[in-house]
Amino acid sequence: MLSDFVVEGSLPNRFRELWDEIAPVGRDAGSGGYLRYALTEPELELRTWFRSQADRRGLPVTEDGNGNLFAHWGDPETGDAVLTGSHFDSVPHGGAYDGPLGIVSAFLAVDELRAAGVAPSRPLVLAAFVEEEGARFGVPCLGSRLLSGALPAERAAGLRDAAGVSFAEALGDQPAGARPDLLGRFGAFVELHVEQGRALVEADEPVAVASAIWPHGRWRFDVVGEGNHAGTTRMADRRDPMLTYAFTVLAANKEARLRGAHATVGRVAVEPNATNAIPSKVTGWLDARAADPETLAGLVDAVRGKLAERARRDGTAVTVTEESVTPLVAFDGALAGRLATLLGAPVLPTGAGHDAGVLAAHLPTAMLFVRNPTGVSHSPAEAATDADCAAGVRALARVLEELTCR
Ligand code: HGY
Ligand code: MN
Ligand code: MN
Repeated sequence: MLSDFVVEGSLPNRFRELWDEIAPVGRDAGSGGYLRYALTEPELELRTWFRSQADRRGLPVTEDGNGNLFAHWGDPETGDAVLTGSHFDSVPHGGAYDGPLGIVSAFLAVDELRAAGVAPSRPLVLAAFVEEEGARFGVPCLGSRLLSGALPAERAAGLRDAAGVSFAEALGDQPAGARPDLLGRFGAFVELHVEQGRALVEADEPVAVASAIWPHGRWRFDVVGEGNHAGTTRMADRRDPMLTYAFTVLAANKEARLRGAHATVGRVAVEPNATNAIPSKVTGWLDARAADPETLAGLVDAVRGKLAERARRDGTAVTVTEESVTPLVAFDGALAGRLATLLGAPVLPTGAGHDAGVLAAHLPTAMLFVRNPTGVSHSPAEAATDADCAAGVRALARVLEELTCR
């Protein structure tokens, strides 16, 4: 039953009004970045906001048992629904737009369609996926991987955060895992996302359509040496894992540059992490990405080789664990072309992973990017103007009308 929710004011003003409702949630006063880890207080507050926005619009909300939320316009039982949405969670001190922009835009796109009197002939479903960043439990796109069956529920249930809390404990139940019954009701997925680069700035366009997501993954490398006193241990007697780690960071950077790929080691854990103690163990995480699978495999193999070679020299022991890998995602070409023509928008690849990258293996899937004037993401410097966000909402509304009314 549609509510009598009435839209008033210009779209940029309505965007700003809705945006200001969530902007303070989880923002760190010091950095200006966001600490919205999955199923922690700030993200739970945003999930409550999602429900209130759905309620205001008369959209019933369901959950899939994996932590993902869905708001329904139309009877979900009828199937062939068009799904749109994104995620609320952030990386530590991440930007405001990565994720939430896709959810806020989805609600505003529904408002636009209703204000225009559009009556979709297919159900329209808005989604908030859990743990897209993997910043709390270590596996990105956890919610969409569970929904699609890409990750077994029992593996997800046992994932733990830095405080040792498991995903199942945070969820309050064992994750349901694959939901073919639910996934089968969707006929397409469109995710709107802030661009994480400057291509739209250079193209002088507010919106683009995605063509592909680079293959990428994350590998944890544990380096074990011999903890000892910083002052009394001769240099020749040391088995210092920090040396192996430091060399590997530099080697990853060089191997990526040689291949035109991307390699990042942005996270490290040191034991005992004391100024006057040689570490006993250093753990680093490699985030590697490349335009094609062969280049990615070559990069990771080269880094593994350099790591092993240096460990032999340092007398340290190394284990490498693949934590998650996402294959090349080529979005549905016909759909991308159709939407690019509809919107008169450019088509762009991206090196960033998304829930759309997971669901693309199961549904005709498309992504829309909204211009980010700084091009920076996973940082408080991430930005988007209200005018461009309004252009994104209009584009999403047109795409949803195209997909639900044709
Ligand atoms: O890491 C990524 O590419 C995405 O932002 N989760
Ligand atoms: Mn992100
Ligand atoms: Mn994102």
